Amino acid sequence: METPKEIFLKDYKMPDYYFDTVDLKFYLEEEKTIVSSKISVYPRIEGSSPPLVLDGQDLRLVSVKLNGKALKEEDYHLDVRHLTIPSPPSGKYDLEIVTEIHPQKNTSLEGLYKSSGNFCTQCEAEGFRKITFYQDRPDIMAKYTVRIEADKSLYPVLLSNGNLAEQGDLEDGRHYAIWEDPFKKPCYLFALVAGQLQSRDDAFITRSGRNVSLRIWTPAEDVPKTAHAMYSLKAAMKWDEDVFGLEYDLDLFNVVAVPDFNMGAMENKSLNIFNSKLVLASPETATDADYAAILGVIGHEYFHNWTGNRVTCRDWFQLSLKEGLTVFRDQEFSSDMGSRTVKRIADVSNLRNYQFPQDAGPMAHPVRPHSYIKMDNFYTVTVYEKGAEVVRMYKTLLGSQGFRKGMDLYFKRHDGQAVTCEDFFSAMRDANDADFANFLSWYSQAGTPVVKINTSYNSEAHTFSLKISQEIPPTPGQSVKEPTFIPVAVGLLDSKGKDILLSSLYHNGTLQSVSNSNQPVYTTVLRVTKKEEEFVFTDIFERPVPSLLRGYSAPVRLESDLTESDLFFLLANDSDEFNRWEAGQILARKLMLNLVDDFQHNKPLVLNPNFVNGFKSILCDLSLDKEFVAKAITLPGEGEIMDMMKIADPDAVHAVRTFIRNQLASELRLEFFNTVVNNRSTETYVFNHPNLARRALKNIALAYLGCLGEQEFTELALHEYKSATNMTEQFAALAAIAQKPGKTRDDVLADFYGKWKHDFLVVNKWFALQSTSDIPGNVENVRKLLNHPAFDLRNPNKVYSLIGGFCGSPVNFHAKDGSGYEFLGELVLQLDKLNPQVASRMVSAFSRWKRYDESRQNLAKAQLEKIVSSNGLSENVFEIASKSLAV
Ligand code: B3K
Ligand code: ZN
Repeated sequence: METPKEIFLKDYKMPDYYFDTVDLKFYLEEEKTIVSSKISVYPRIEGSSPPLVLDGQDLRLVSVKLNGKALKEEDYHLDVRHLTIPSPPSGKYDLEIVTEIHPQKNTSLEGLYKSSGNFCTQCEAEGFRKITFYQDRPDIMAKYTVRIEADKSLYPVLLSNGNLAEQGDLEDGRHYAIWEDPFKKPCYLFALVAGQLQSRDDAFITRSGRNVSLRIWTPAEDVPKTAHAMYSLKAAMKWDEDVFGLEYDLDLFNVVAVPDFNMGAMENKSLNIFNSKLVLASPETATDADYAAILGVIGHEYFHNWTGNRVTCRDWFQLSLKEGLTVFRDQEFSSDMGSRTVKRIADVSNLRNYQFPQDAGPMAHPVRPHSYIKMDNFYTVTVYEKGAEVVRMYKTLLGSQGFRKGMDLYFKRHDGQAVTCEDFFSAMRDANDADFANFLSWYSQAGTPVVKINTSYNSEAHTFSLKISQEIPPTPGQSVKEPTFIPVAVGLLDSKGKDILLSSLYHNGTLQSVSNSNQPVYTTVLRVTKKEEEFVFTDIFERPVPSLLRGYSAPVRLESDLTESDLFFLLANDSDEFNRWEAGQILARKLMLNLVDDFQHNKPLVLNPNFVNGFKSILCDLSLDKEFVAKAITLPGEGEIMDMMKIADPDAVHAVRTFIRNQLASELRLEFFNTVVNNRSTETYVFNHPNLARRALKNIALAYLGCLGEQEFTELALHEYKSATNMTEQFAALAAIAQKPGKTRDDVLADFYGKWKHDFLVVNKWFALQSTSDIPGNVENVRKLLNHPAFDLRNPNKVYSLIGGFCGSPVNFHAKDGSGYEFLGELVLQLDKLNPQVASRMVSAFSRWKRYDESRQNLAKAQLEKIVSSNGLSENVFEIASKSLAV
């Protein structure tokens, strides 16, 4: 393989040519597809005529014409990646290109491909070049017309972006449709679908009176399962109008569900294409988590219509401009539709479990990366989730109204443009006349800042001081870091646990009022911009307990001098519910790390009774929201704890987490039992907050009891499994039983498969439950499941369930004998031949190999070396594997 080329942000150049209109014609057939494209081209600089270079991959060029005249072979140059016209005419001209492609053979699921007999596309980031030759970059925005022609009986539905302009029948049982999209768009938003589909139809009237037809397309038998997706879409449309004043801009909005899709979904203009798993739901087949994910992702893709489509990215380095912002918007949407605190807890846990490790490993990159080999490798938790935290910080600093002003200005300035992260920053700043100091470095520096806070109370001066320092650890390619702007939201609790009214504070020697209106202030946002600085609250008449980084106001690792008793106090009293949960997590993390140390030194494990009591008081506090309780009694994940250790020890962490769970289950068996019994369903399934919260609490209680493996509780779980009327409870009961190996487990797993084998989405849950299991030596079971008739390496969801799931069990993936690494190494190479994007996601599980002991390091390294040196490796896998080895 040629050494893959790295692309750098600093090398960005404006395009030499722009495209005005694009006419595409697709002639779909069983063996091949012919694509004709007619592009009107004009130079950026009038009168200039540099070579025109078009991207193209896996295409067979049939013909090229310029202003209607066929080009001879000597008039253009073709290589494996480009079509170049060295001396095009100056001024505006029409370029016509015909290519032949083979969607049936396309297993990469990028470009035009077939999924379950239907044609569909995925172009972001650089898939359009697998359809036709084009300047495949997001700053080329053009108006598209698309004509699709296909066999009518095989492909009765023909869809593309925009409005349907014309359709009709042709000879030989064929038919056609012509679609026109009035909005200029980059080619990554192009989409086409052709197949046997039916739709659930509905309508939404926008606040200015536009009647929008909404259609969700699936195979006929799945249409009944699209009700929740439709509900979610309408809720998202209404929410964007209410919160951001943003309306939908066409008369039609289509969503298509396809079973073979590399990621969750895609925001193509007016033709969103979704992984079926994020559209189809019924109470019997989908869990509350699935319902919540559908709500969030339907919202996310819809919100992209403004943040991504109307205003898009200048280049792919700016990806977080649309993704960080749109994730932030979908998080806010889900918060408003459910519990804000619980949504925040889930998002922060996600950040800690997945983004923090990435930011501390070989693939660490800033929210706006400086370089990439394969852009697909940068659709990461850093660009998405940390990017969303960066957007959230603007809101924390500006307040809701100030943030809205910034958004309004952003659209006013940039509608119809391809822009950069600075443009967003400037709109936020200018709309509010704000001082954002060194905030921009959030976009350019990788690594999670460590913030240390030391507090002291002066009982004579009645002041309370916070000394705050920050340090951003070095990351690959960035050894030195500058301090950044960290908003630290703080409240102070009095001895009764009530918030203290804040009046003023000293910062940099000057006295500032904490509020500029007459409203009482109980939480203030400290603007931390230096390596070290001090904030001193005045008029504090007793020693307070500080509630720091309320609502998790910045994506940092906080280290403070709060004592164990301060943390128990916050857990019991903080008015900031997020910080109540956080206090419990800090206590749990400390406890787990201490026990890990005991375990490693062969000391007996003993659980601190204060922890059990704190835990019990939350479990039994009927005044608390049940979903919050479910979160609060969930221990930090094994990954989170390993991430805090010098040398990650999966066996010790697993043993400790299992010990604590067993201990809690055993000491609180009565409380857990009552929780299960008192939270059983009394009515048919409804996806609303009280009901899903009740189910969440019941299910976690059942999981605790299940880990005891006692007959009484196995029977309880079996009873719940058999009597469940919805998947949320049925699956939780199955999972509770499946914790312990044995005949009951085998029987119930077999029963579940027998019940659901006709439903591929449910079967994926069944695969994932088995693959993520911590049962010793599980790699053998997973190998067997690879040969199960329901498994297929070409379907990404199945791969994520079985192979991705396996990597989610640290004890088995990091098994001392290297069996887990060997398994993944083998599979990555097999997958890479079929689907490099999916293979690349899987190989990422190796990336933190240096965090483990020497023997594991050697075993993992050997697999990475084997992968990197294998023939015909994709750029996707090469980038992740070689960067992992380079540390
Ligand atoms: N924009 C798409 C992601 C495309 C991934 C390409 N490898 C989904 C989303 O974030 O909405
Ligand atoms: Zn997105």
